Amino acid sequence: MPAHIPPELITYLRRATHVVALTGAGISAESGVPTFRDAQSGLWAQYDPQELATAAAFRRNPALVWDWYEWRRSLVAQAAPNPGHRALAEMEQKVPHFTLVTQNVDGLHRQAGSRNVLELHGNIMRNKCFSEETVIAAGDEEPGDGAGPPRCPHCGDYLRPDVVWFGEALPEGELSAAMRAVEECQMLLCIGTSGLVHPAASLPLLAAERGALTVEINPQVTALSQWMDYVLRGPAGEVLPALLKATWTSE
Ligand code: BV8
Repeated sequence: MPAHIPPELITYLRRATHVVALTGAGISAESGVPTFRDAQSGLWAQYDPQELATAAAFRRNPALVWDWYEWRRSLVAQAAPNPGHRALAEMEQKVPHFTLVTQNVDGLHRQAGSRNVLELHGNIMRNKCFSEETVIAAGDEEPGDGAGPPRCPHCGDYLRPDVVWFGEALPEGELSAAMRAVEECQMLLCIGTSGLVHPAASLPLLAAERGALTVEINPQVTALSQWMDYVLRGPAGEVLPALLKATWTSE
C-alpha cells in the first residue's frame, strides 16, 4: 500500500516549476539490481564494495576488480526500468524544469525515458583507459593478457569501468550542473539513497538550507530523514507512481 501523500505536498508539486530528483541504488532495487550496501551475493559476499570500488584495489588486483564489474554489468544488462524509473520520466514531462541527479551507474533512468539526467558517479556500461581516462567504445579495446582486463588500443594500459571510485573526484560538469539545479529548485525528491556517500549526500541538505521543500522516498530511515520536510516511507516503485497520479491525473 503506497504511503499516504499529504495534500499540501501534492499542491506544492503541481505548482512547482523547478524540481530536482536525487536517486540512489534503492530506485533500482525493484529492477533486481542489488543496492550498493546489500550483502553481496555468492562469490562476492566476502568483499566490501567500498574496498573494491577504488583505484588502489584495481592496481592491486585488476582481474578481481574487473570481474566484479563484469558480474555487476551482467546484472544490469538483465535489469529493466521499474515503475519508479518510469514515473520520474513522466514527471520530467510535467514539470517545466526537472533535473534528475543520480548516484546510480546502471543507466536505467535513460532507458526509462528520462532525458535531463546527471550521472554523478559515471556509467558501468562504459570503459575508459586507466591512465589516459579516455572512453574506449565497446569493440575498440585490445584483448587483455589471460584473466586480466582488456587493454587500451592507444597506450596499452588496462581499461577500467567509467565510474567514479571512492577517493576520486566527481565529473566537474555533472556536479556543477547538479549544484545549480539544487540552488534553483523549489522541491527536491530524495529517492532510494542511504545518504552516506558524499558529496552527493550533501545535495538534499543544500536544498533544505535554501528553503526548498525536501521529500524522502525510502522504505527505511536514513542519515537524511531527520532533515527532510516530508518522508514517504515506501518503495519507490509504488510511491512515485502514486505521487504522479495524485498530482497530475486529478487535474
Ligand atoms: C570524493 C560508483 C574527493 C562506483 C560510487 C565527506 C564526508 C564523508 C566522506 C567523504 C566526504 N567527501 C568524500 C568522502 C569520501 C567518500 C565517501 O563519501 N565515503 C563515505 C562512504 C563515507 N566519497 C568519495 O570518495 C567521493 N569522492 O569526494 O573525492 C576528491 C575531490 C577532488 C579530487 C580528488 C578527490 C566519490 C564517491 C563516489 C563513489 N562511487 N559508485 C560503483 O558503483 O562501483 S558510490 C556508490 O554508493 C553508488 O554509486 C551508490 O549509489 C552510492 C550511494 O549509495 P546509495 O545509492 O545510497 O545506495 P545504498 O545501498 O547505500 O542505499 C540504498 C538505499 O535504498 C537504502 O536507504 C535503502 O533503504 C533504499 N531502498 C531499498 N529498496 C528501496 C529503497 N528505496 C526506495 N525504494 C526501494 N524499493
